[in-house]
Amino acid sequence: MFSKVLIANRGEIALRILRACKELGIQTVAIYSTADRNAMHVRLADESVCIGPPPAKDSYLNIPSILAACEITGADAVHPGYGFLSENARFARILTEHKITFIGPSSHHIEIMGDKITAKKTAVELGIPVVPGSDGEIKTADEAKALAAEIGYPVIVKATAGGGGRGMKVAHNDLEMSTALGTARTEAKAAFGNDSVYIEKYLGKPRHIEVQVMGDGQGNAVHLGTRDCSLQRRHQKVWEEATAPTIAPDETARIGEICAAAMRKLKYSGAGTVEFLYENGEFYFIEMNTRLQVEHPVTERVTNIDLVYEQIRVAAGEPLSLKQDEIVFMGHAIEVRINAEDPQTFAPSPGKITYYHPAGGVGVRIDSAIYQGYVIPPNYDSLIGKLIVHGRTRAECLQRLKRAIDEFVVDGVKTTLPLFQRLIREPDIIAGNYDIHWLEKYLAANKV
Ligand code: MV4
Repeated sequence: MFSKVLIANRGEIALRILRACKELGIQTVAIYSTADRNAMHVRLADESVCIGPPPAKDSYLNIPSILAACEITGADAVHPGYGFLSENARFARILTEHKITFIGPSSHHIEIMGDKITAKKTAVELGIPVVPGSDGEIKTADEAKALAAEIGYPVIVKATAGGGGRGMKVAHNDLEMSTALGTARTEAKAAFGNDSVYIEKYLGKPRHIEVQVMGDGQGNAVHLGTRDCSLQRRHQKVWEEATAPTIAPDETARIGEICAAAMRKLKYSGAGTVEFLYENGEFYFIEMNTRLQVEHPVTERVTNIDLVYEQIRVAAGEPLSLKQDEIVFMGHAIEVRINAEDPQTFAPSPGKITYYHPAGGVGVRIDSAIYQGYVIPPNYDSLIGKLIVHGRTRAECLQRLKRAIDEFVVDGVKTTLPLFQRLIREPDIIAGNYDIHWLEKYLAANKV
């Protein structure tokens, strides 16, 4: 087992990782930018190293600084959390070259899944169902139109280096196809420095369902069921559930086992998320994330498994402590993301937290790094906390969520809590009747 882990992140996820390390008896090193001098992760770590000025590119994304922090403190492993360097294959490789363990999959697996065409080809080879579309890169408009004639319009043009929705364009006919290809390429080039694109059948009303997997790199892998992350705004998730509502347990087990078997064949190591679009009872692979995700607590809650503990164990070379038949799903969990944002315009709202009263009680978990008097810096993501509630049934979970949101007080900055006060009362939400477009339609129709 490791003796000292450096946590290459900030905020609530840095605390999440710190807690797992402490329970394993591992020393912790926090890194921080000058904007995060007073951050909770710095206070709670055994040691801390300032790694640069506020802009992320100069601090949390600064590989030489982070390597130096490892060297100075003698850390033998790095946990990247999510975002920042968590899916940077070069970072994983450089650490390995310096005999420091990257707590995550191999740089090879990060690379495969980072290229969306290679990811999809790999999924096909592994027996995972994918969205019908091009076998690889689309070079010309004629090629695109010929394929569209086969699979039928509408089709979606996606960036090979993409993810997160950038460089995506829908075409409903040949005329739109030429424009879609052009704009997708231009956006992809600007966002990723790579104008390669591919094509898929466009699904009109899917849900975003993802499968949590965990492997040990030795050919053992399990799945931890599904999450529904359809409630999003501009590709930012706001509300997540486990397991995905209205999908029957045998269906969950079937898609889960397909993913787990694929991870065994890949000899995948660490936590991963296989993302699907789900429409008319069918799952279609779109992407795989090779990191711990923001919404992992809902899976932890329904399975009673500590995913970060498992990540650290397998990174240290230990076999998976989990057996598939020991993983059982208990009740229902919902996470809402508390962002320091205006609940109507979603404009960031950094500043001082003048009063803080977190919710509590049975079935409530809060992952947050804020405290009364803390000043939220303007330099980073606006997520300031996650409220995770559990119930024996989804109905009980919703009741508990309503109660917890009512209790929760964050003063001094605007937060998304009032948005959840409204959502929890919506019949479609209560019924679990929503797809990936529901929230944006709701917001457009309910401008205050
Ligand atoms: C799609 C799609 C419809 N059909 N692919 C958006 C982000 C990227 N991860 C994949 N995305 C989509 N891919 C096909 N073939 C619709 C989306 C999409 C979406 C997906 C998940 C969650 C929210 C979304 C919002 C808009 C579009």
